[in-house]
Amino acid sequence: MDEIFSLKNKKIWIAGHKGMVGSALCRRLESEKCDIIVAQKSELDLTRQEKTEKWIAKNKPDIVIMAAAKAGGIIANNNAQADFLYDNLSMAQNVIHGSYKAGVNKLLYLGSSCIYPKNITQPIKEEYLLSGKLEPTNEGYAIAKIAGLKLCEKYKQQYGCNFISAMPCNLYGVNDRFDEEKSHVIPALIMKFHKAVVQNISEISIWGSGTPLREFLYVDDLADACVFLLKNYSDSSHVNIGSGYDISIAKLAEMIAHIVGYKGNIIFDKSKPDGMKRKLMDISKMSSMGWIAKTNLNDGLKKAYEYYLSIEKII
Ligand code: GFB
Repeated sequence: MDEIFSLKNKKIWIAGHKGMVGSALCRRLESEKCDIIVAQKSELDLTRQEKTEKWIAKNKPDIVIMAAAKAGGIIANNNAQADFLYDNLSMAQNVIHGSYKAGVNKLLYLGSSCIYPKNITQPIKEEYLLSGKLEPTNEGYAIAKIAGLKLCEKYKQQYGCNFISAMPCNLYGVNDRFDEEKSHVIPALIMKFHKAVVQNISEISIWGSGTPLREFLYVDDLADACVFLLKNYSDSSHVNIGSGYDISIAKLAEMIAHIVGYKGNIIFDKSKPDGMKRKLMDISKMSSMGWIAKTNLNDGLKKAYEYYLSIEKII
């Protein structure tokens, strides 16, 4: 496939470069002949409109990748819906509108598979967006992500901006957030099982029924997909990015326990929410363009555990 957009010698701003996704993008873009620019959090608060617009106007990126987000697992989302909605909505509108004003050539906005309705046919096609009610535990986050995606679509329709958006499934990997309460399921379970091994604990409780199904993607694969889209995609409709496979939380817990060496019991705390029963995305749009994920779940989980071991002492 011939590339339609070149990254060569372009100035690319990765908004959110310190996060799991942003840092994977920095690693991936090292092999492209482009110039990466970043803004430190202390220097720029993306929820502030004027400051964000000024920063973009002054630094004049050719390309913007919107990887900044307030993200977290099911309980963090559910307990702070106002913060998840406000922070993500304001960051999206400030970065997207600021990029429009500064004449940015191309922008890639990143959302999440939680934008889709709770009870929806699987695998989920891009066009199922807004066809039903959202999962209540992450409604605030999902509304913000839908607004960002729609902003890209509308700026393209009204002003011809080359703004595209991609919706990844559940992500994990290097630079993930490890916190038993606030993080997503993979880092939380790595932490819980590892501590159980070290402290000789024989029973670990995990949240929910264990029956929900989730699709996971290693973050470096997402970064590769983002570069692929920047080079090859310019349509206004968003694109799903996933691995194409899902797994139950119970099975995932068994895989992580095996990798970490935990041999005790796993029990399910049904007082904690399950969230969506299933959210497997239809990835045929991406695969028909020629992109597929490279890292299988077992290998990705091993890398995530290695990363955890490398930072365990400092968290
Ligand atoms: O990773 P997670 O928080 O993401 O949870 P969601 C996935 C599933 O794992 C849920 C279960 O059914 C949880 O109940 N689970 C079991 C656990 N044990 C744990 C644990 O110790 N920690 C966590 N976090 N989960 C988030 C959304 O939903 O996914 C966000 O709230 C976002 O909006 C993100 O879209 C990708 O897939 O349930």
